[in-house]
Amino acid sequence: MDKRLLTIQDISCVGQCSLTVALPVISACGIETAILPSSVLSNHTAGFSAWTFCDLTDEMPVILDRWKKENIDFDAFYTGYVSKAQIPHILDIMNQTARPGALRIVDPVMADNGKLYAGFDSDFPEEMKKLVKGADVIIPNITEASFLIGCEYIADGYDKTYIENMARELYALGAKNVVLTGVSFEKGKLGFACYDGKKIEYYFNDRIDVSMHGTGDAFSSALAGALLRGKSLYEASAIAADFVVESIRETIPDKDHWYGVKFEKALPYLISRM
Ligand code: PXL
Repeated sequence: MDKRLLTIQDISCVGQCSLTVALPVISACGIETAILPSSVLSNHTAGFSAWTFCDLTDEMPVILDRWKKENIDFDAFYTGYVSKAQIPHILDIMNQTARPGALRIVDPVMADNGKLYAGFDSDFPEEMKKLVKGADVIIPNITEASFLIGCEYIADGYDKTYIENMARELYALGAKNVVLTGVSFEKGKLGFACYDGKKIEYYFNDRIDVSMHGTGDAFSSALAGALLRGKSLYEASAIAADFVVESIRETIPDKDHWYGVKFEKALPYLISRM
């Protein structure tokens, strides 16, 4: 039977992140994608001077109630940018609409470059641990990982012990698999570490020396799509990493395009990897 995924994250109307990435990317992977918008913003919060914000927390239990009456259920959940108050509702939704064996993919979106995003309090990571516990896959960057386990954030110059302890401690929070993104042991290489509680595997691409918004969402969305298409977690993560590289390459020529990546142009590449 074809699989149906529910993704829960914000709609940033402009900015190539969250749902405006997840919906096209996972759909391009050939997976039916249902959405639950956690909020609607005029634009994302990273680099624009301001934004509007419409919170949709109150809709969550109302929509769940309706879905239950329609017997709507899902093979997978993929969560992204959500608020603290939404986490108990999201757990309810997962618990009450999961098909047997449904996958829980949690991107603990909250921080990057050592700092929490605008609008996230210092107690958010503690609440996010409730989603991490019981997740099949979590996809933190190193900043998010350090907030979740309460360790020092090291921007670069760390060693394998730092990353492997981080992966083990994240696993100990109750996630069955950890995909740690933004890992780099040498200047010219950037990739991820994948840990299943037994072994750590790494994957690296040549580093493109630019920093672009929305790459985390493109990565997690492609990973979710590829995983649901039956790829192993390592292979799905490698496809996702290569897709991000392609998206960045497509963006570089347009020097004015500062707010996101042109993932749309890399969709044919992603489809070719399915
Ligand atoms: O890409 C993560 C993200 C999602 N949604 C909103 C954001 C960000 C990152 O800043 O601001 C609204």
